[in-house]
Amino acid sequence: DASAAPAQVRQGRVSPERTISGNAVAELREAIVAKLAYAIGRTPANARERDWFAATALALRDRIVDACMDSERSIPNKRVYYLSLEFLIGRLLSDAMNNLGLVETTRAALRELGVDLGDVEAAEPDAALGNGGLGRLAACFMESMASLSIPAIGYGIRYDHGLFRQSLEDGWQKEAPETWLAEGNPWEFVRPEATYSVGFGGHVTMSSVSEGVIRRHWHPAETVRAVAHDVPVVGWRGRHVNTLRLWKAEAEAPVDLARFNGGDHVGALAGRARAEAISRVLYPSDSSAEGQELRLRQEYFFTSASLQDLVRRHMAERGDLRSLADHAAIQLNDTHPAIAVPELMRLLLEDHGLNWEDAWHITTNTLGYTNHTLLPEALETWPVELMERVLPRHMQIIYLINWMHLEEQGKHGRGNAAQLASVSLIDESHGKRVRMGHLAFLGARRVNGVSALHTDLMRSTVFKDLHALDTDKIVNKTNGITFRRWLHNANPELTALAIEAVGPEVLDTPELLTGLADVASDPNFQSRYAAMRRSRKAALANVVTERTGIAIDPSALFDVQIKRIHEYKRQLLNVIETVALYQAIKADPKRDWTPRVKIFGGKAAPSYVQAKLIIKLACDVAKVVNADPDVAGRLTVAFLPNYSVSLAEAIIPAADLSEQISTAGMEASGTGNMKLALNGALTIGTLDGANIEIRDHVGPENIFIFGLDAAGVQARMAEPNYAEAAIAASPRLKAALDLIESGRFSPEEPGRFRPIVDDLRHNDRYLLTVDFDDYWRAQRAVDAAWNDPTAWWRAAILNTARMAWFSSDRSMREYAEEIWRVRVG
Ligand code: B1N
Repeated sequence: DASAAPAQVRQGRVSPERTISGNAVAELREAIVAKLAYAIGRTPANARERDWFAATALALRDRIVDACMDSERSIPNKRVYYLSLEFLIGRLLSDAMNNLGLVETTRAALRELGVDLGDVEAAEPDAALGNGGLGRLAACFMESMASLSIPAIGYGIRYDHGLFRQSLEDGWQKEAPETWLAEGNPWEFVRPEATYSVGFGGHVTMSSVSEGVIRRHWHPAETVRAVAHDVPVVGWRGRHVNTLRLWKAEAEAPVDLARFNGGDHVGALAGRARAEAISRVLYPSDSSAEGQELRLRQEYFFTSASLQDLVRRHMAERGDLRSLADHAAIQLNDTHPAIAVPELMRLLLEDHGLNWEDAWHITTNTLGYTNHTLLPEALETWPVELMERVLPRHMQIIYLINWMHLEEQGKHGRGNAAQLASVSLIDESHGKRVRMGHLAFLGARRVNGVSALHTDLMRSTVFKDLHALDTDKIVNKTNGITFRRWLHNANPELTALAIEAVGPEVLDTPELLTGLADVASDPNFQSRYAAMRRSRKAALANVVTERTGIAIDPSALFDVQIKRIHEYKRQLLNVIETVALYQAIKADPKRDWTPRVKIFGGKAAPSYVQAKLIIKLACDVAKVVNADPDVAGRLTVAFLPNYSVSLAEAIIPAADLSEQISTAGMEASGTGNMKLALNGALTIGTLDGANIEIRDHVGPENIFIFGLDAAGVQARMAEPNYAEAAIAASPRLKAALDLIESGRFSPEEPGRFRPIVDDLRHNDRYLLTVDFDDYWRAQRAVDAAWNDPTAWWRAAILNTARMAWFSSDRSMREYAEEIWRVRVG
């Protein structure tokens, strides 16, 4: 399997576990053999790696279930419900073993069976139920909540096909369906008893209950069944287990028998296909809105099932919905579940007979909303006409919420047309559309951004007028990452070094990492830190060669840009700097250039033409550069196909330099920036998103900052012809663009990259031309720094030490205290 794990990276991992007992090993070994026989139907002699993986997962799942029963024995005072259309969890085996403290026990048990743990781990498919940062954040938060014993349920969709598999055919991205469920999922429990009906379409009727009280009833034209599939999420040291509940869409009837018997054998299955389409495929778009009806159906499907489920649980436990806000905190991960606002209102009004005022009070004290982007193309709006057709009752409720909201404005003297238009739930500027961000804002008690800068920009731009109505509502919650996965599991060697330096308590208390600062200048520690990096780079070099055929030198500086391909993230800036460096080396081949390997990884949305052309350019530049003897040993370029969570786990510990070069003001936070800095890569980056807070923590002398800040970007964009001026002022940039335009990298199709160069010359929405010279300067400062190893390794160690604050445990404690008002632990 091409998408499977780099086995050679997993092999040879070490674990901080001190002692393992022979008894525990024998017990687990027997459990695995029993699963292999009785759950999978194989003998050790005919088992494949995939079978060993399933048997091991099932044996470990039994241990998790024991802890699970403990977690479920008592009713918690308050639960967190995290609603997200995406959970990018990746593999679970390593997480589960590590958190149960069973890595070495499992390794020994398998070894006694003649099986290598690294190979077994590599046989697990990634659960890629997300696109990028937003989905991975949800997965990190689930792990941290379990580790902090915050009672929580994550709700999402059990997509049959997660994010597509990317291959590069002569440098062009090709997509193939991802099939993680092809051989089943040993981690999940199907819960047919937790099935709900979700309606679509139809009409609304009115009835008069008593004098003056009118009730409305929705009669959907179609209903789809949502069936719960639970994945246990075990926290650190197995102390607490939470659930990730993923909904699968099923038809009410598997086949239309009347039609079948009438001879229409295909038509008899059409209804079923339409229902099941809802949980079939993850939309592959990151940071852009998908306006299709199926997307709206996905959003409403999982939101409705989740709310019905939590309302039923609350009624069973407390018997009265009026106390919902005291015992449930519902977090909306971006606007994808924003339909929760009218759906919760509908459940309270129609199913439970509450009046409007009480229902609104409960709703707005239960919901929280996290915004993840301010990019205009990513802000969700739905045409009123579509909403009226698919969700007629919800559209009525939205109109009523909006009417009351706008009335309120008048009362406070904010009634002028421009003010009303800016805070209205309906955008009337290009057809009537429902603004889902505004809806979530009004329905939530707290609204949060994901980095300090992003939260400031929320207050001053997109939500400016709504913010003015309630200045306490918007709060900042800077993102974090789980150190269990991104340090302990991905980089056991660095973890072992940290344990030696600051003690094993660092595994429980990430803040203790700061103690590493004391040994940052110690030559012995530095050389062991450098040896750790060297071994990760050697392992990655093998992966790169195996997957691309490109040989890379582990002693060169590994310069890494791994993330979704998007113009605002400016992979193109990095590629153009590569071209300029290529020209500079060729012009002066005798200079002692710092040897560099540029590694790219990331997927483009299948319909994003410009992003796919940028991938092609990176690959074409790589082809020319890697074949040129003049630059051999100084510059190598590789684009690794099919970037994924498991590939990230192999790349991140091997990175020397982390590229975080988005146009300031456009990357809400970033989380890859945190993973790389935690593992000791130095960042070259703009003052954007969480980069600013990373600089504040690691210190300005341990990071390479360049370019305009967010205010500078705003100002420059207002100037006419800024791109033309920037190119005219930079001979180096001009030469690089000319070379690309000349067809040097695409001799078989000289005009191939014209659209890219033309766009930069005449448009350049992302100010790449403006930031180029300062980026070049910063890159040469990186070269100089690499040539002073003592200073470099000191800075790298200080990065690891001072990234402690970016643990998602810290993020979750902040949400728990200030948004959810739920006790931790
Ligand atoms: O969310 C991450 C941030 O670290 C990133 O900066 C941000 O870009 C990312 C529509 C999105 N924002 N918006 C999305 C994803 C899927 C989709 O269909 C938008 N992703 C982000 C975590 O906060």
